[in-house]
Amino acid sequence: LGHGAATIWFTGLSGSGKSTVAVALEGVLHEQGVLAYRLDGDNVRLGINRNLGFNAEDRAENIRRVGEVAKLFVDCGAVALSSFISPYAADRDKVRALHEEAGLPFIEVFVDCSLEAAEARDPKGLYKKARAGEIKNFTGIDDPYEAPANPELHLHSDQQSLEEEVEAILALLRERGII
Ligand code: GGZ
Repeated sequence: LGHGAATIWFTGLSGSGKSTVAVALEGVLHEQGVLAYRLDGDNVRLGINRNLGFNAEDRAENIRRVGEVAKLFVDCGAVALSSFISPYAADRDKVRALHEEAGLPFIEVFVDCSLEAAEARDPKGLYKKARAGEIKNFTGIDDPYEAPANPELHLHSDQQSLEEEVEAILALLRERGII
């Protein structure tokens, strides 16, 4: 492969735009001949993690497994794009340590979006259900989201365009010599 490998770890509220940015970034990377693969709830929570729910213990295990899988992709020379809320700082930090101990690049991207904006989007109507008490432990409503203290990149998806967000990540990847 003519490029470097890394895990790009998107974290943010439901509806913050993590997957949207990951999909757009993946498209640009593929155009440039970079082997990139997305890990998200749609291919992980329905498969390898289908036995996990949303209590704190299950979220921790979800993130631990995704971290291990991302590391395997990076070991193989790919760019792993992970899009999970990953609300707990300790769980994200463990994934970071897992990569850093192996000398593999880990890039945490905080997809920051106000709860108001995420809730206004509510693409799947889940915030509405959480407000009505039909879904318990919903991140941002009755379960915490711990914002990253020192992310490699801090995006503001309620203020930036998708193009700006993608360009910011690409610039960082170039700076780090990954692409
Ligand atoms: C948060 C939930 C919940 C609860 C179901 N809290 O907008 P979505 O639908 O597609 O993104 C959310 C997704 C979160 O799964 P993750 O694997 O990313 O979460 S974590 O990292 O915390 O393990 C939402 C849906 O699943 N969803 N119930 N209670 N989001």
